[in-house]
Amino acid sequence: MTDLQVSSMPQNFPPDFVWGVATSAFQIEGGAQLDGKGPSIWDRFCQQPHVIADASHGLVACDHYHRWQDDVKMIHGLGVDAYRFSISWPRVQPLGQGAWNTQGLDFYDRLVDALLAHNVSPSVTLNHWDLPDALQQTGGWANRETVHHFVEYAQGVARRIGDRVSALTTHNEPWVVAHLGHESGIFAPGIKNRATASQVSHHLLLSHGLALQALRADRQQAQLGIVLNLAPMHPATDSAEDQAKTKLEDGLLLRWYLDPIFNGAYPEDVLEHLGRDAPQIQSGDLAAIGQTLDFLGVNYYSRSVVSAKGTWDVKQSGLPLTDMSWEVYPQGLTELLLRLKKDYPVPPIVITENGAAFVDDFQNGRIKDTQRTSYLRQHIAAVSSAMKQGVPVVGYMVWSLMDNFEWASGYAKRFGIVHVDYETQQRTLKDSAIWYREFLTAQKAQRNLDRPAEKSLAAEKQTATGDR
Ligand code: GCO
Repeated sequence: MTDLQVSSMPQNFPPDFVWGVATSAFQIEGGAQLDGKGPSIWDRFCQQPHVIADASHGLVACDHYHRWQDDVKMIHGLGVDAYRFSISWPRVQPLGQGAWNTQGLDFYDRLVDALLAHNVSPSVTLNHWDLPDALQQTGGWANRETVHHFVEYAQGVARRIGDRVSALTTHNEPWVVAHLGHESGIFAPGIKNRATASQVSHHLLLSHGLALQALRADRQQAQLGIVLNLAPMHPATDSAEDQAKTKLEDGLLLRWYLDPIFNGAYPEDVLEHLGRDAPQIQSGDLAAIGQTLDFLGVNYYSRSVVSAKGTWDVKQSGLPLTDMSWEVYPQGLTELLLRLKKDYPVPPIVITENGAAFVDDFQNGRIKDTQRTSYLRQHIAAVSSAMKQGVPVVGYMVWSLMDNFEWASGYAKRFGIVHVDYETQQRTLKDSAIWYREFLTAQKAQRNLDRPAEKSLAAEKQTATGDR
């Protein structure tokens, strides 16, 4: 059937390694105006002309808000251990502060229970970009008050579902919110101001740290972490200019987030580069940001090639490109993971997103997305290679469970391992989903081989120590 080759896949994943699929609320839910949900900045952004490639919006998306029960069955059918999804803040707290929307909370409560009933661990992201629009009206993430509203929101959600979820992530990809949302302005809220963007990045990090403190004060049992989008940066040439630019880009994307979280300070070279656009930081902020993480989520898609003059053309490398024009560069994931371990005291790492958009050829009810399957195989092998070299990776999630609203690209780019027909909302497993299912079956067979041995060892130990 598919290009399975499951047997040739790495087998060194430990029995408790967590395999998953990921989505986010705005990209799949729809139900944008239903049951008391307030508008988010993405609802508003989509109303502006020329910002979404296909002029689409999230009003219906994958209609997951109505189809969640079938979607949970589908997730279960893939044989994954975990499902990473996000909570729409304005669905549960329409104004971003104060009153809670019971119907919104009930939706996620039922989703969590249904996942558990199907033996799938819920992994919850609190902020996957859809800030309540009401908070944007008072400055959004640029306003320090939003930090405190986020902490209240995190606590409210955790008090409702935290007893049943395996992981709680504060933010997904703060760089995207800060930079694409407030500097280049190609994402909501569409602001173009570097000083605002750097202030936003600081507030996101601060709210992450304060939320972790608050959740721990509440004795939340879920694993707590943050998700960063990271890529190795390679200079286009050996020239001093390209190398200097590469170091700066590495500072802006990686060290700006990793240094304060793990080393308690923003990188000096980036602060200097930002000059007057550097954020206002109050005393105590950095200590708050540097909370211990239970896990670090890493989203990886490709590397970045940096040229000082901006003359690098991605076609130059001759590597295969995805439909986003991103190079397929699996060795970059191994390189990135090794670097994280070398430079930072990293906690267990979860690859929270990895996947690719390709133009899918739907033929006779079947999608032979061999490029996506091969992308996933190569990247899983890249994770395995990093683990063999000592990087503590504990999970891997495919982005994405199903085709969905790809932000400024609208519905034109398809990242799913499941195809969505947006006219009928029919879901069809692509060959990559079938491959992933087979791969997970093989992993489980391996686990079962591993486990009895473990058990008998444990039993032996018990007998030896008389410990019951
Ligand atoms: C991301 C986003 C996803 C995107 C994906 C592909 O975290 O960047 O979580 O929402 O769809 O990355 O661009």
